[in-house]
Amino acid sequence: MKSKKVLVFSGVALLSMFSVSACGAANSQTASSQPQASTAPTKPAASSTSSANATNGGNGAGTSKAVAKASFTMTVETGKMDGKSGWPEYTPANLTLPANADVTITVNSYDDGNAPIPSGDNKVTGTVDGTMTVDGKSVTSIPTKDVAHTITISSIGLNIPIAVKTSSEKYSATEFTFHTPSKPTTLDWQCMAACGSGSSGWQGAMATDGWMKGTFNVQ
Ligand SMILES: [Cu+2]
Repeated sequence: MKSKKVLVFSGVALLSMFSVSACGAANSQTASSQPQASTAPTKPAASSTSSANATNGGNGAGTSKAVAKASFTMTVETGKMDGKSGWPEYTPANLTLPANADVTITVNSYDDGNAPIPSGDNKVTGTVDGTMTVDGKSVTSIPTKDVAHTITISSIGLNIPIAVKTSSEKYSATEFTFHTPSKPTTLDWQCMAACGSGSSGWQGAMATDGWMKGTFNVQ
């Protein structure tokens, strides 16, 4: 008889343990879905006023200071790689970017050949801090003879020279960050290094959307 009672009690104990742990799990899931509330849980319990203050303060700080960020990767393929000889290609050439955001674009270029550029287009302009990185190193320009391509958006003064890849690397990696316009717009970009066909080098890929020119759709 005694052993039966013990069994019943332990059954109740187990049930209550389950219900407690289920509650705990639900609570912890709610908390983890709100990553910014990590400091809040101690305050809401004190009073509804302090809880409201904490929430307002947090949101206010977030909207006034935080800048939206986004990052993208583009690849420059040679004509050999994309199957169209003499037609190097940015892929993707068209991107949809968030408005009023610091957008970081990494360009991995497999091209080891340089191309003539207009004077001054070896300089970095229009980025957030006036620099870009090449293979991790911060620079404000690259030697003119090392320019294989550019990403140039004249309407916002952005110019990013893309360096030829060296013989020892698989591709050159260029990373730059620029602030997108605050309102939706279409930014047309063009490579300014005459890497296309024809006597000027400005035909073929240089003159065709989706190859050495494209659009950044800012939304
Ligand atoms: Cu080009």
